[in-house]
Order: sequence, then structure tokens, then C-alpha cells
Amino acid sequence: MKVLLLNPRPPVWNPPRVPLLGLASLGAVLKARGHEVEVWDGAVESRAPEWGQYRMVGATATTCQVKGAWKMLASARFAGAFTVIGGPHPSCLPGESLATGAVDCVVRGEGEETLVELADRLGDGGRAEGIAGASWLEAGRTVSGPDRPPIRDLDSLPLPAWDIFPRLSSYGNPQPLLSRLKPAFPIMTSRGCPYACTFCYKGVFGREWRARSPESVLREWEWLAGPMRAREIAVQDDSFNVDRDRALRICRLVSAAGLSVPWSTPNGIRADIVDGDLLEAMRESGCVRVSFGVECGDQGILDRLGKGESLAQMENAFRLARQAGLRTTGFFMFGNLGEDASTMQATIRFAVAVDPFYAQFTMATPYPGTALYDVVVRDGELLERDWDRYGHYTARGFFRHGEVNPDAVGRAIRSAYRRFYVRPAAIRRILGDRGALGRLSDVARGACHLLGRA
Ligand code: B12
Repeated sequence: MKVLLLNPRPPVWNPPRVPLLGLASLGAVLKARGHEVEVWDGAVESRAPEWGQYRMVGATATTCQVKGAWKMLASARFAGAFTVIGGPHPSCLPGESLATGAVDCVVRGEGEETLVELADRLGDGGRAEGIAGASWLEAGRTVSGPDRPPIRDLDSLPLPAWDIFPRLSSYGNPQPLLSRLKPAFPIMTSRGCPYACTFCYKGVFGREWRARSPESVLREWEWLAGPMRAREIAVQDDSFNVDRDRALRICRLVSAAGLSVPWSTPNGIRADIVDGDLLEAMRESGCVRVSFGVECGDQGILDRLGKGESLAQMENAFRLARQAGLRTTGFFMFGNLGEDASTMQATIRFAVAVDPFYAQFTMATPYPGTALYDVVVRDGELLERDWDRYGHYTARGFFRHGEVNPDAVGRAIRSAYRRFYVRPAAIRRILGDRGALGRLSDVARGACHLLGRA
């Protein structure tokens, strides 16, 4: 069967242009079953697909992409394709997508096994009804098959099908402000995360942490570094170093194999599990940049977020990473439950004190399916209901709850950027970083584009 996988263009703002591992993984399992698969990626394509040639069209969707996905799937369905949607947002709210009339089937959570079963059934003239992990409409009502158990043996998954992306050379680095190295391929060495951060959506991979063997990770790494000619590898696990010894073994295997491709952890690793030996081993195996999700500079709020980390552990992690020669990124968030002006000031002070090479300040966004969303809807006031706007870059907070004031949240972010970057140390760092000005001008262009559309 001929299948098209879609990454709808995100509205309003411009995230880094990266090839999606989710689509590459789905494409790989479909191809392994003999299906023909193509990708259309709104991040790099300008012309709409020719729907007529595909029997099945599947779109991925985060919250800010879901309306775009419905629009595209409506066209595909009109042209006769069977339409499917998956990814974080529809996994949480399958009925919402089905109610649009654009979607024949929602695949909830981890998609490889469900999509293959669906494609095989459709190929045999069957239907989606009854498939575990799927939801569909019956007489106008959403009906869901049972949840599909997580894939335990991740080593059994085929290598991502990067060959189905027609414009691989059009993608950039996942951290465009920090590196222009490309092609930069994402890799996931584990799925799931055992922690319970209130702002994080866990409905795709769940809280059970499942790891690939270091040997399987090495095989993919060698393939990326070799035939795929990766100039950077981005490890984007939710919790790369939950098992510290496994992470160390991956680094040692990569080093021993002599693979000198720079790599990074743009999604962040646990600050409470790092130590000098692990960070040194990361550096030796080619790691150049490491990120930590600090979120907040107030320990009370941090505890409420459920991260299970202390400010002292964060400070220590930044210090050790710097000592190991790694460039650090800190992610900071404003406007979580319980926050007021003083906790947001504490976050700005903490960011300046730990002084990562790069700091990103964003606002707490209540994505459906998170504990944050549930509390806001139950006890507060959700101010923004247009999913198109659920990227982080808006001028004003998304909700009112307790002391959280949406205007103060927006002001705190702007003030954080000023106070962090308009400092002699930060300016010296940017000026001393070869290529930074060029990358900054790219970003300034992006920001103008964004402000023009916001
Ligand atoms: C890398 C990453 C990015 C990259 C690439 C985006 C991407 N979609 O891959 C970039 C930097 C662009 C990015 C940006 C953003 N991200 Co981000 N990102 C991630 C991260 C860390 C890994 C994504 C990944 O590769 N996963 C591995 C693949 C294998 O999983 P997957 O994509 O989910 O696909 C599986 C299933 O969802 C399903 N599936 C997915 N699509 C489809 C389609 C079909 C047809 C089917 C059948 C199944 C299916 O099957 C796949 C295989 O099992 C995830 C966290 C996570 N654990 O996934 C957050 C995550 C996706 N990001 C998130 C958010 C909030 C954002 C941003 C809004 C802001 C931000 N924080 O930066 C933007 C939105 C950008 C956009 N275009 O929508 C949230 C999404 C929550 C939500 N409800 O929207 C997540 C889940 C983090 C979290 N836990 O809260 N992100």
C-alpha cells in the first residue's frame, strides 16, 4: 500500500527545522512490511502533496500542529485516502480529531505496531475497528480499542527510514543558535520517563523507562556517522541518563569505535544523575553540548513541579559539565502553579548565577493530558483555547491560577532575556563564539517573522 506521512507546518512561529524521528520510525516499520512510504514535511515543503496517489495518509501532531493536520487530512480524505492521525495531541484527545470529519482513525501513543496492523488490515480490505491503540467512530461515537502495551524490546525496531525524507539537506541543526552543523540526525536510546513533571505530557511513551541496549545504540550511531554522513547527532531521549551506567557504556562504546561525530543532548538530561566521570566520558565520545531543564530557581516551586531535583544538584551539574569542557544550556520556565513575582525573580537570579552558555526562557503551557492542564481547567482559568497558539512564544501567559498573573509571566520572560543576555559576560561569550553573530542574525530574522505574525 502507498502511504504518505505528514508533518504539518506549525503555525505562528518557526521551530528548528529538524527531520522527525517519529515519522522515520513509522516509515521504517511500514517499509519492513512491504508498504511504500513517503514523507511530506511542512517545515521544508511549500507545495501541497498530490493526494490522489496515496491509499493511506497519516499526520503527526503536537498541540500547535493539530489544526493544520486536520486541514491537510480533510483534503486527503476528500481525495479518497484513509486518514490517520497520531502524536502527542491526538493521543490525548482522540475524540476531538475524529469529530472534525477529517480523520478516519486515531493512533494513540507509541505508533509503530498499531500503524502496521492498520496498514496490513486496510491492505487486506479490512477496517480499523478493534485494533489495540486505535480509536475510530461508530455511529458518530468515538470508540477506542484497548491501550497497546509499550514496545518492550526497543532493539527490535528497525533503523529510522531517513531515506523517505525527500529533502534531507534542507534541515538545520536542532539548536540553530548554537550550531550550524548539518545534517544533524536525532537518535533515541530509550523511551519513557519515570518522573512526573506536572508540565510534561507523557501519554505517548508513558512513565515506564525502556532502554535500548548500548550495542544497538552503537549500531545506529555507526550507521549515522558512516553511510548517513551525520555531522552531528542529537540524543533526544526524555531521560538519557536515568541508568547512569548504561549511559556511560554507550559513551565508552562510541569512543572505542573511534566515532568522532559531535553530539548533543538538546532535550536535556537529568542533573541529579550526572557526575564527573559520566560527563568526561560524554565529552570523550564527542559530546559538545549538554542541556539541563532547571525550570525554576525557587526550590518550593521546583518541588511542586515534581522534578525530584534540587537547586544544589542543578548548580553542581552545570559546574561539572563546564569542567568537562561541555557547552551548557539551561531551560527555565515561568508561570507554573504557585508562582508569583518573587519566584520568577528567583529564576532569573538563578539563571544568572549558574550562567549556562545559553539560556532559554519559556512559559508554562498547559498541554492537554498534563497535570498542569487538569489543575488549570479545574481550579483556574484557561485563557487560550486556540491550539494554534500552543507554542511557547507568546507575549502573555496561558492561564490564571492563584497568584499566577499572565501579564506578569510575559513580562518576566522578557526581563529574563534582557537580564541574562545584556551582561558583559554573556556579550563577551557571544562575541567570542565564532559564527555566533551569523547564527544570531538568522534568529533575528526568525524573530521578526514571528513578531509580524503573532
Ligand atoms: C525532539 C522534540 C522536538 C523537536 C522535533 C519535534 C517533533 N515533533 O519530533 C522540536 C525542537 C522541533 C520540537 C519543538 C516543539 N516541541 Co517538542 N519534543 C521533542 C521530543 C523531545 C522528542 C520527539 C521525538 O522525536 N520523539 C520520538 C518519536 C519516535 O516519537 P513521536 O514523535 O511521539 O512519535 C511516536 C508517536 O507519537 C506516534 N506518532 C507520532 N506521529 C504519528 C503519526 C501517525 C500517522 C501515527 C499512526 C502515529 C504517530 O508514533 C511514533 C512512534 O512511536 C518530544 C518528547 C518525546 N518524548 O517525544 C517533545 C514534544 C513532542 N515537544 C513538545 C512541545 C510542547 C514542543 C513545542 C511546542 C515547544 C517546545 N517545547 O519546544 C514545539 C512544537 C513544534 C512542532 N512542530 O509541533 C511536547 C508536545 C506536547 C503537545 N501536546 O504538544 C513533547 C511531547 C514534550 C512533552 N513531553 O511535553 N520538539
